[in-house]
Amino acid sequence: MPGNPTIAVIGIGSNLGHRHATIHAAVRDLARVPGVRVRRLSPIIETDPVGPPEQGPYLNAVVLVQPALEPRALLDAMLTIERSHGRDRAREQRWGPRTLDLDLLTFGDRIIDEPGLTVPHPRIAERAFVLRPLEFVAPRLPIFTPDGLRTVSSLARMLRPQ
Ligand code: A4P
Ligand code: MG
Repeated sequence: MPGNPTIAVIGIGSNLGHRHATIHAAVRDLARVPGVRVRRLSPIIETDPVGPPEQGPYLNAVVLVQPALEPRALLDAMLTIERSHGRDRAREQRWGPRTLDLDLLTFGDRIIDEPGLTVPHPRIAERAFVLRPLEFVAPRLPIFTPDGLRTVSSLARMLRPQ
């Protein structure tokens, strides 16, 4: 009997251009990657920007995918999709505005700490723009934190009210 399939969670953010259209197009692009099955898209929510103040609000969502490829190959596909939506890292500041940001938040229970790839994404636990959409689709997902494993919904409860 095969066990449960591996599920990976990808965070999506956009605060430049046609934000809704960009997010839906990114999900379609992900679904076209060989070895990626899109299982579920969270609601798309508007969030206050974290980072430099002079930037507009983001739309954020998360998408659950069933990967049949390695995490590094999935990340490479995500970076290609970002570039195809006009993302130009050379001209950006850290945490500054962007047409499309795709973050590999989790990949099953894999723990990866390599140059250019850290999974789970190190800042999940403190970010409302990740936890709020994630709570809709995976409230019981365990997340590694410095205090041990916590479910998404327990981390979301600890966020300051918005
Ligand atoms: N990288 C390593 N691990 C990963 C991973 N798990 N997923 C590397 C994705 N990328 C990973 O990413 C820099 C490099 O990180 C990539 O080339 C990849 O090799 P980046 O997307 O260019 O950098 P960044 O996004 O500016 O920085 P960072 O630290 O990833 O920032 P975040 O955490 O993604 O934050 N406010 C709101 N409301 N909503 C947002 O979505 N996003 C950000 C970016 C800031 N403020 C925001 C939002
Ligand atoms: Mg990022």
